[in-house]
Amino acid sequence: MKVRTACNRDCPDACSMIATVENDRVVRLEGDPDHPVTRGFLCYRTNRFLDRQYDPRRLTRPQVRRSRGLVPVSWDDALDLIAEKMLRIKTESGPAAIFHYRSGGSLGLMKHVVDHFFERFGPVSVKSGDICSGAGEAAQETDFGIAESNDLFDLLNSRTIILWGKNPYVSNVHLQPVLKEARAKGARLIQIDPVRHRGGDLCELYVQPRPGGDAALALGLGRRMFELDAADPSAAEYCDHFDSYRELVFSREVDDWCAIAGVSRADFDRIATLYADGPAAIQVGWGMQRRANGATIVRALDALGAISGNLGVPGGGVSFYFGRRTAFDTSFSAGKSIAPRTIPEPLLGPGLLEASDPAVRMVWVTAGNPVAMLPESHTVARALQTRELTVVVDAFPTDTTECADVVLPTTTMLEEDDLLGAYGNHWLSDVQPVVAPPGEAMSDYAIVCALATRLGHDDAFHEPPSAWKQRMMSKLNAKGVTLDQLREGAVRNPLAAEVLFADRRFPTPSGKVNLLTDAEVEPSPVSTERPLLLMPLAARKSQSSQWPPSLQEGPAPATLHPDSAQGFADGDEATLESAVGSMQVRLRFDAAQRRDVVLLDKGGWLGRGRCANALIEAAETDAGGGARYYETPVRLMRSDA
Ligand SMILES: Nc1nc2c(c(=O)[nH]1)N[C@H]1C(S)=C(S)[C@@H](COP(=O)(O)OP(=O)(O)OC[C@H]3O[C@@H](n4cnc5c(=O)[nH]c(N)nc54)[C@H](O)[C@@H]3O)O[C@H]1N2
Ligand SMILES: Nc1nc2c(c(=O)[nH]1)N[C@H]1C(S)=C(S)[C@@H](COP(=O)(O)OP(=O)(O)OC[C@H]3O[C@@H](n4cnc5c(=O)[nH]c(N)nc54)[C@H](O)[C@@H]3O)O[C@H]1N2
Ligand code: SF4
Ligand SMILES: [Mo]
Repeated sequence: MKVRTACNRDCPDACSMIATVENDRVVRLEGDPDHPVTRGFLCYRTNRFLDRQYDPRRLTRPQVRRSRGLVPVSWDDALDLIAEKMLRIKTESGPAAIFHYRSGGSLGLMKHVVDHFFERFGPVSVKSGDICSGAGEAAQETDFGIAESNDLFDLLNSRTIILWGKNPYVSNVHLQPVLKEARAKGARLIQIDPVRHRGGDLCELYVQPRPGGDAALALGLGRRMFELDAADPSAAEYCDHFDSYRELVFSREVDDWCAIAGVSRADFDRIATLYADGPAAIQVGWGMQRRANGATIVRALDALGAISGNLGVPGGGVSFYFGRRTAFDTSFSAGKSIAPRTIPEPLLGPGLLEASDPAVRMVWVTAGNPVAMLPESHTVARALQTRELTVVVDAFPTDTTECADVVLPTTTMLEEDDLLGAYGNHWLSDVQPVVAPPGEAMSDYAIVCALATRLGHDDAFHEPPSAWKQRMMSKLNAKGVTLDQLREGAVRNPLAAEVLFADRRFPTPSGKVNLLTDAEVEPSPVSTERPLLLMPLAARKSQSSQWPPSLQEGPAPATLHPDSAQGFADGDEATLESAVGSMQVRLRFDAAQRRDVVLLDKGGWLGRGRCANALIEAAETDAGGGARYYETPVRLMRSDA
């Protein structure tokens, strides 16, 4: 039997998949050949998803921590314990003493119903901001009124495409065929990234600025657009603060902007010439905004796109994020607007420890591994370990389940009933349960339903998932799209424009683009004491921390330029040390990298000494509550020093 479903992993692509089932077991997982973005192939990590699906480490029974560690218990015992505690904490301290943390384990829309459960019970405390895309979204909402993108295939109308801080080879693989097609149609591709990545040979120009030098680069290019007569003469009509922006970009010479950005004048001129010859699209990556001035950087890119006349035209745009939820009605969940308290996500560890009046007594983790994935891993671990009750729902043991009092076993994406939108294209999918879950594992939704009965508010939490899915389809139904249609194959979001802002009207208060008027342009700092910036980036072989254990053996590989590791040889073990922590690594030399960075894989396990986030301080970006993942200064030391 073949079943069509979709991949709910935290990835821009949201692939449509065909699962082959024999004797209640999935024996093959393939990309849907009929899906315009998936095109019949899956990525490295999901091609191996069946290893994960049938991994003997799968959690199949609830567990409760006793003096001898986590021990299996019945669902009744686990849920009775949790319900009793939740009611007691609510009565004694109020619901603000309970914190619900949800992350990106699944992008399925049904996870909003879990949020809704905690809102009905509380509302409880939740996170603010977003470590993933918060800074960039805040930037685009400030400048354009929304964070949205032109249609993915509108890139085929571009003459120039800039991949700015974006590495599709690893993190957005279904963009690659579109880029190849655009190139075949004559588009010129430029990649701007401090890190030299595989896949860059698709581009005719690869520029490696200083990490965080992008704001200076974009402002310099803004100036150059005026000098080359490539600024849109009518831009002042649809942009606020046009004169102030012009003053800002002319406040330095082009050579000064280049020096701050760490870009040669020759490379700068080549980018300027190609960008001036539009329509030109900027594909804004997620990595670049994960630094102190991350929102400012994206605002500088937005302004460049606006004044050069590249907004509202086919082949143009400054595309960061696709509104993956806009087609679905999730208005039943009010989110952080009604929360009694919020803690910024990048500050979760210290935030949980410091919260008072009331203190946070209980944490519930849905679809996340915050110990491995949030900054200051040890602080996050300590915060979870010291609550009265930490509940973690996951399908696998993680660094976070290690800190839990109760671990609840849940379903994988092949066992879920859900709806899905993408943040890298405009297609919408239905997620089908392909096989039954193993052992006693239950979906997040089924778990909160079982808990709702015990908490005495089960009215909304007894329906099958299909009822919620139907409810979330209301906006689509109004456009003539039914759930049955979604089941038959992906549907393009009928609410999303092919070309955004085609009328040059922007959903900002003034209806115009809000150009930035001043900017913190200094790149991320290194010092003589700690001369390297730690950049723990997405890895091709894993979804965040979801590594196979066999790839978590020994010291984590750390890639750097040989000149940056004087006295060491390729393959040596060494210690990386930041202001807040240190870790053992195995050096890998790569002369194509800048001399001021050291590259690690993101998602390494704390329990195996491979977690870069143990070296990263909890701090926020300039807007949007993002995390500063790629700008921790570190030094390299002998392991025996
Ligand atoms: N294989 C795999 N794919 C993934 C993930 C994964 O873990 N593994 N993670 C998923 C997730 S959670 C997300 S959010 C998405 C997006 O995940 P990301 O990997 O965050 O997305 P990118 O847009 O490629 O952004 C990363 C790029 O930004 C670059 N960069 C970092 N700092 C700077 C800078 O200062 N300037 C410039 N110009 N570039 C910079 C990095 O070198 C890198 O190439 O991908 C998803 N895809
Ligand atoms: N150093 C560094 N740190 C980073 C980043 C970086 O680039 N560098 N990237 C950041 C980014 S962009 C992101 S988005 C975050 C990602 O952070 P997380 O979302 O915490 O990442 P994962 O490691 O994928 O953890 C998700 C967990 O959810 C579980 N899971 C999967 N499906 C379900 C489900 O349906 N229900 C439940 N309950 N659990 C499920 C998985 O088994 C997994 O353990 O990491 C951030 N951390
Ligand atoms: S992780 Fe991304 S690229 Fe891989 S199958 Fe899932 S949606 Fe597609
Ligand atoms: Mo992310």
